[in-house]
Amino acid sequence: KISACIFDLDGVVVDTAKYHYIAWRSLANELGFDFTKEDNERLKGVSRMTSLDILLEIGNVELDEKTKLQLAEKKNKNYLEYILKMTPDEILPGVKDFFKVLKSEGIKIALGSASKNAMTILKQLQLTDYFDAIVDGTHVSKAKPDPEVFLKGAELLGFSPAECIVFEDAEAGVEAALNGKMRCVGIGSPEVLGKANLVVPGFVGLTMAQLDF
Ligand code: G16
Ligand code: MG
Repeated sequence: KISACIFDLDGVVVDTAKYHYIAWRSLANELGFDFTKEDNERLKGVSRMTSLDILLEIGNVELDEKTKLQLAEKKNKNYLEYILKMTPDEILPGVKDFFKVLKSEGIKIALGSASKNAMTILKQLQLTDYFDAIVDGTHVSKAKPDPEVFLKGAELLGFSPAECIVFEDAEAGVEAALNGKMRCVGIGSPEVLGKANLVVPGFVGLTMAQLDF
């Protein structure tokens, strides 16, 4: 039985990875090295400071904590410029219709995102009101694959992990769901998300019957 669906944000509801990429690449270039689209894959689902650590490792750059915090802040300012221009047109195909189906079935909807900008993004997309509970990067201390973000979502809704299904696009996120004893639908490619109970390319055409696993 499904009582709640918990959604990751970046890569599931909206493709913010492209804006993260522009902002991280611009920071890398300033520091004197290149940052490829492939490199950017490693940052998906990972927290802001860990993302910076991975970026610096790629560029072979070592910095003190204070400088790192300043650079993360700088990247985020740049990223926010893109985020604040987003419109509801950028909601990924099928997401809104799927939310409507869940509502009509009485299934609760929660957000489980690593992003500290999640509230701003949901507002830009005019999706805030669809969510019965929101857990984001400002509420958790342990990053995915730790299940904290999803367990908090389930708890806020008042359901056990076994009553929830998580939707994730990142391997660390799929692992987080499974670590929390939740079922998981991977959004993306089976090669990356193979551990999920079901992997689909997106929400278009996804039916409730498919979630019966
Ligand atoms: C997202 C992205 C990550 C990003 C993280 C933190 O997580 O996938 O690439 O580094 O949020 O974002 P911010 O800098 O906005 O706090 P999720 O969990 O929504 O996929
Ligand atoms: Mg994601």
